[in-house]
Amino acid sequence: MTEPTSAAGGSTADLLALLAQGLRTYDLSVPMEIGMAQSPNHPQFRLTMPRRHGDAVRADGGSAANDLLVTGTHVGTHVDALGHVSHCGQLHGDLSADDTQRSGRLSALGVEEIEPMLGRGVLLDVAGALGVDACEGGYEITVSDLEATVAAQGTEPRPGDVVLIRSGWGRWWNTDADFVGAETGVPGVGEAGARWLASLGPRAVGADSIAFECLKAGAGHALLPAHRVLLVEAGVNIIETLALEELAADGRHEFLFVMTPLHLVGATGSPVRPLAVVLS
Ligand code: UVW
Repeated sequence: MTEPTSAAGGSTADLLALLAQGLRTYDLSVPMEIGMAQSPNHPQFRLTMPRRHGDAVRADGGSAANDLLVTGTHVGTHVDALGHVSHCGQLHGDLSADDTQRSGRLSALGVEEIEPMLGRGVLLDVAGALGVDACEGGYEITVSDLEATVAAQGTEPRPGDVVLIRSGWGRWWNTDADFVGAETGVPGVGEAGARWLASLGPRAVGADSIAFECLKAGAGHALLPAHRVLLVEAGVNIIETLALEELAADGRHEFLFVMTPLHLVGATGSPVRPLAVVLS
């Protein structure tokens, strides 16, 4: 049998040959479990086993356990759909938020509109370029930080890329430190950094903190200017609570980025398990 060939002339065999060369895959998601850090804005994550092994045993001795999952869609590593945030009643593309949410779910700009992402990913290791383990809580990542990081790494983001920002804050995930930063604040880009990112024409942007924002100490999620610029104005999806430490430690600033949200019709976001793939 001849190998099926794509319109571009490639074949499955070419893809499999790459696999045979050896690929290294980085899991960019955090593990989801009860009690994990999550934004106070969203319904709590809950997972339980209503049916355990032995609750119902089949004639041949077989038994199956199953789960009940109750969760907000913006918990753990997750992607924001464009319809997640509105400004003065308007969503991206000047859609009315009221009209769009009338049916109890989004009738446009929901997470099901996000195509699977498979393309160039760029890690901007801002903490690395600044020479710190992690930016301080409340630190605003400036445009000059972003430009200096690009220059230091030599990885210029291109239109259509997924651009991931490492503040180093991800190192506090699952530690005694306050990942949510209620007292300390959280580092991230502000409005200026978000505008700079939007001007690159990215497919999506992401970061290793709870909200793709600079949250000032004690201010919580009072203002979300980066969300307005990226989701509402520029139509760029945001990925949050990414696990970027391993990727940064290995100096992987450019990779194949693979991610797809759950196919949740009309949802404002979805948990995701993004991957960064490189030749090993
Ligand atoms: C908000 O709180 C706006 O949600 P997220 O953290 O998913 O952006």
